[in-house]
Amino acid sequence: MEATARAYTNIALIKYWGKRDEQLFLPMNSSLSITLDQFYTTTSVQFCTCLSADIFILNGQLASEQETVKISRFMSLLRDLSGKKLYAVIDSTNKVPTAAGFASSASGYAALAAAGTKALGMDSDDQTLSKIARQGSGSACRSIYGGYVEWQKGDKEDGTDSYAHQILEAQDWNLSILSVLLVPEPKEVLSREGMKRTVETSPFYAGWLDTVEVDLNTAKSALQQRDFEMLGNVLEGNALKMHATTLGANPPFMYWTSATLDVMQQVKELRATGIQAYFTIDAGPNVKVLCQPKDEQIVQEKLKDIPAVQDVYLCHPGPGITYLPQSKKKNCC
Ligand code: FM0
Repeated sequence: MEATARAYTNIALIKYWGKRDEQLFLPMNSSLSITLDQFYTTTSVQFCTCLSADIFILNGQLASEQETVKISRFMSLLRDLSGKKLYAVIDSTNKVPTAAGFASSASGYAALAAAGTKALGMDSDDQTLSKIARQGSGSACRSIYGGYVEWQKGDKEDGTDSYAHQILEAQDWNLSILSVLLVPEPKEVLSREGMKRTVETSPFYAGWLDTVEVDLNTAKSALQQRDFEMLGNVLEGNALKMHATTLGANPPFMYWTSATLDVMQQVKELRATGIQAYFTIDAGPNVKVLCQPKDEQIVQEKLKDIPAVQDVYLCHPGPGITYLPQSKKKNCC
């Protein structure tokens, strides 16, 4: 009863921002992302009758109690769905610079959903996996698929119509995504807490909901037409609108630092010289810059020139879930 799966992180072009149901992880709006080829989580799950609780090993070390409780809550969902009351050793390794504020929850829960269901012999299709992964972290439902992915919010209260699907395969349109690592600073407001506070208190959240569907449709048309300028304008505008909602929250907050603004400024300067580059920012200070492969070298160089930038990772659209052979490593009897 063992399986190993790998899932890659994704970056949202049209953001998931706000839940309508916190227990089931149902979003207020649909979203769109690119699964990246560079950052991933590999997770082995081994169920065993000898265990009386789940054990979570993260990056080779026994995880904290807080982390284990979160994972165990998700494992209980798998136990309920399979009808098998068994505990597991979960051994998870991130190839994601987590310490630098890059999210690993999307790749983490997507890999866990895939490995966990397979280990239980559940034989789930991608749509089912997407719905399961969603209940670990919303954005994880998109990392089941490679390439360009839409998470349709769904309307039903039980969440059965809230899952992701692929819009374009990775090889259909090769874009470059530069992941800019800023000098690390501790994260003040986590995405889960931030989106909750915004939905509950920000008067600007209504403005977000009024326009996000139009943005999504524009982005999808741009994907179909492979129109990079159209895509860039809408993704940058959508990210700015998401961040604008946080300024109206009570208490207000913002994810940007002065380094974030330095990167945004550099992107605007690049555009002024005729290079098409656009930025997006998630619930933290780090910036992702999108450009076309022909410009990726110059954009990477210009971003590296910024003093507050520690590193710039070059990514491209990547694959969905992959299953790996069993590791020889034995974590229990
Ligand atoms: O990825 O509370 O999935 O669409 O990254 O675990 O469901 O970590 F910029 C924010 C991701 C939110 C946009 O939230 O939240 C996006 C964000 P959870 P997630």
